[in-house]
Amino acid sequence: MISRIDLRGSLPGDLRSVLPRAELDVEAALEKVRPICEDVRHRGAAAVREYTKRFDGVDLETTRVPTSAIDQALAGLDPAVRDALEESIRRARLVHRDQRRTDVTTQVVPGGTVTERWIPVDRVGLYVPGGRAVYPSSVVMNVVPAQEAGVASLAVTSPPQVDLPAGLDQRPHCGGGLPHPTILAACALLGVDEVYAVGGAQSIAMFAYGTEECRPVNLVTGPGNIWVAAAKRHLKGVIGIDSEAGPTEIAILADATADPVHVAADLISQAEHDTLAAAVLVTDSVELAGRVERELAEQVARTKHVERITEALRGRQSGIVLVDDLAAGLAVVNAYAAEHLEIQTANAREVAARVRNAGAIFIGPHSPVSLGDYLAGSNHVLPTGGCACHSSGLSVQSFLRGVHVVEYDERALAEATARVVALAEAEDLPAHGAAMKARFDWGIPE
Ligand code: HSO
Ligand code: ZN
Repeated sequence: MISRIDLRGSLPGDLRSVLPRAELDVEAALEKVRPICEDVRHRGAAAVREYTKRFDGVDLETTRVPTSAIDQALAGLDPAVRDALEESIRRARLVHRDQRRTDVTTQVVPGGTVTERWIPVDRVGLYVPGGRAVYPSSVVMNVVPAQEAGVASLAVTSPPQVDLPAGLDQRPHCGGGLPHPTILAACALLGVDEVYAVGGAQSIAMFAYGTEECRPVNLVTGPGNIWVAAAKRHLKGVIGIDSEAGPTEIAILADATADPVHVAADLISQAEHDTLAAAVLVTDSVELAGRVERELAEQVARTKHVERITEALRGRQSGIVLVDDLAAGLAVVNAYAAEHLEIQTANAREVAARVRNAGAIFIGPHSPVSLGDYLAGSNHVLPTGGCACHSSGLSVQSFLRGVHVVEYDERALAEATARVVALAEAEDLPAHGAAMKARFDWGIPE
């Protein structure tokens, strides 16, 4: 079911090379994605509609979803799902509101200040997957930080479903399907009424270049498939992007005190996302490893998505890593830099404090990743593929730019002039120095 990697004895110097990890060939997808982006750039909405017909099998009259369809989706939303989404939004707002930054002014010298001013991005486009993965929870995780950052204009795009879900009328203005109704309902709950029925690379190009039906955006966030990742990579620069989200990962650092039933259930929960999802257990207890293996076999058989989960657990990206002790376990999880890391050990909080690399950390027996995926208040858009060693998950900060505002008075400028001139000459850029001296052609005051 799941392979074992035995690192007892001594840890190799290059730990990363022996740890399991999925590889995603975004570069190969780029070749197909480039001409699509160029076509959308030149032909606008007509090209977007053509690709939607070709790839999604839907003939759109307009790419924009009418607000009546969004209202209708909310009216048809299951009350239990509505309650859960509302609570998810409420908790996420609490956490993300506390991330807001205040402008800071530093007095560098008397009369000379630098203020760091935090300005939200003007317009953001959010991609919500709509194929095998339909994640209204991801709408919450992307929209809430953008709104809390103060982003004024927010558009959502999600591919149209070929079959109209039961309970929804054929939409009046479009020839084909709509995005999934729960995604539309989540948009309604968040107050987002600009929604497009477009997916894939063509949607990222639509956001980047704009069309007759959609104004261009400054920043695109949200996870997607390999085509979306490739389009984000190609258009980065024209637009800002969050990150190229890869397949979901869970790592669990556990000792003999961990409950194998919980450990197995949590590994399975993330393996459920994708055949390429990674589930990694790092433990110093051979006994726990054996019990988790037996639990996995039993629990997987009872899950709905048995085949997908089995493939994910069997894949080379998943495994049980055996180590001598917790110190070695920490070295392993720090090298791995998982998207999600659970600590299921004695004194879990102290162990967690020694973690340096992880997208999000879940402490103790009552903080499973599933809670974080939906309702903890934390964000579930997190760095994958080891990127947690240099990047953070989505937050209010992702939607802000820090702008330095410089203000010196005459005396403070005069005092700086000689040093600026010296550095400008050292770089052979004398006009830089001249721009300083031009202010003092009557002489620099004492
Ligand atoms: N675990 C996923 C997020 C998610 N789970 C959405 C369920 N729905 C990536 O962090
Ligand atoms: Zn998940």
